[in-house]
Amino acid sequence: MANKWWKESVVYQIYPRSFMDSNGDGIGDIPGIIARLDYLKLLGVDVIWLCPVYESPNDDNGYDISNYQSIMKEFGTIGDWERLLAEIHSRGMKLIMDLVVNHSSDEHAWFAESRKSKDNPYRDYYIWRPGKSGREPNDWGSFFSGSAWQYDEGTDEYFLHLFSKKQPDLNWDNPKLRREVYEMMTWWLDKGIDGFRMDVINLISKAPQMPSVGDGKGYHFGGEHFMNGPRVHEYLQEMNREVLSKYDVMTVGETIGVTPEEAALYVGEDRHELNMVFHFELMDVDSGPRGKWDVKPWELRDIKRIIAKWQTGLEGKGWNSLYLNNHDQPRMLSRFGDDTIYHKESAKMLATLLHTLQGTPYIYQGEELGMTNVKFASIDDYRDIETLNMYNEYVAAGQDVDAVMNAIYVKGRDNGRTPMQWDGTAHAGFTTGTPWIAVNPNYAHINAEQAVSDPDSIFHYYRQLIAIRRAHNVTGYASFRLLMEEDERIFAYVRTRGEEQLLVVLNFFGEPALFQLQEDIAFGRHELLICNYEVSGNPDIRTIALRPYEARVYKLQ
Ligand code: ISL
Ligand code: CA
Repeated sequence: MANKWWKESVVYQIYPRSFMDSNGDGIGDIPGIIARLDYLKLLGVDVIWLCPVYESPNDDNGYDISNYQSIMKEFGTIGDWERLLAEIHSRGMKLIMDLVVNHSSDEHAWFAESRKSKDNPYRDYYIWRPGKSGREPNDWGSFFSGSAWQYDEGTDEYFLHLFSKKQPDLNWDNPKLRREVYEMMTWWLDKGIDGFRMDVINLISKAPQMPSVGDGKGYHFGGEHFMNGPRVHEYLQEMNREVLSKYDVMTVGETIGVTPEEAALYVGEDRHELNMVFHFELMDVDSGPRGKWDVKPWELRDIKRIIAKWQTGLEGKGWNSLYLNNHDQPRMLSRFGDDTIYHKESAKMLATLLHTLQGTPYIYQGEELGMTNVKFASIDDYRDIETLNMYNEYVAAGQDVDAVMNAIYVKGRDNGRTPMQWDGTAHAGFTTGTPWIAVNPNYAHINAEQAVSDPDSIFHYYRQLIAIRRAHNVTGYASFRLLMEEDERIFAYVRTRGEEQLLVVLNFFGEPALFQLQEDIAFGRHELLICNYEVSGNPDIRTIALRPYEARVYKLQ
């Protein structure tokens, strides 16, 4: 596959509200980010993905945008943002912005117009339908509980909102709306940004009939009628032709429910759509049949199967994105590792996985410190709209409050949104005021100041992994072969590119495990590139007695 800068990059995701507060109002902001850029440079990342910083009433923390071409007051000014871009570039890093165009805020000027009358020029910027027998136009449920439709008295019609009722879906079938989006994207690209992360971009085309999906009772997931909808590829190819193809930028689309076959249609190098997508298969590995809140334990064999499927499924066709958590997910260490006894070992093991696969790794803020999930005592301490709506719905339906709180402890999005832990002072050094959401109490020992000063920290291990990726281009481009497929405790694979081979061996659990290399992997010499424990001498690697959560990467020649 052709070499590209974004294939050789490591991306760092910033959730600005929780990253660094510069003025004591308890909300992270752009000057705060600027103040911490040297920390990111030290970590060694190449690209920063900034979650939305646009004007927003913050019903969904900035994913509800009321003006795409201005900065949220709490975060700073356009001048601050321009300084951020310049400071990122002057350190040799790049900046990609979040593009949220499946929906806007209901406080966007387009929506204010759209709801005024059925013949308003902006009416068709959104998706309006008359009710059916005094009810919603169909039975689709919103991702954030309840119906996906909201009745609007002014014109006696309903508008579609797949997310909150303050996030009306934009109507991509309207060419005028598409033109506005392309002009807005061009405006940001002309300011010099290096690409976009595109929010739920595979939901923009809805099946025109919008049929109901359920049994007449309640609301149901209507995904089959809006995931990878009928015109989505036409729209993305148009966007690429009109906008993206004119710049040397990277794009990554968030795509709910895609398979590797569908992903290839978005990222195939001959398709001229996107560079990468975020799939959800791994994030669904611990969900039961009733969805995300129906928590079930994951199995390593499922994790291996999913990763192997994506590694080989896109090989030679398109490029993978690699992530184990983000602002919508629990902390990876609490979810897939051990956030107590083997905190450091398991965080390093998971990092080894993330950085030795084919694709571009994405680090979510605090991951490099081993930040963990949080357990707030009361629902009043939670802030996320998805969590709060679910709680209200489930409790109203008579579910046990403790069971609902437990699901929030395991899966809630606020796990990933507690403030970045900078040091051991009050509120982890995130703010001098009162943070908008409480800090995880473990900041006293898990924080950046400690990590940077400790050569054996998770932070420095990430630096080493990034350096290995640069030195051995093989980690990005090489092909993937799974070993010990059926083993329930060990994840092992070989990456091959020409003469170069890397062997990666990971013990996914807190007990010792025995690794055995299969006979047909041939090599003369082996060299240890990285390990999360001391390894003395240069022992034989045909069999390895792995310690709890041990991770090793060997170069084979
Ligand atoms: O995982 C999810 C399904 O329960 C959700 O947390 C999430 O809404 C979904 O992954 C889509 O995410 C994106 O779009 C949302 C926004 O709330 C998320 O923060 C964003 O990443 C609506 O814009
Ligand atoms: Ca602030």
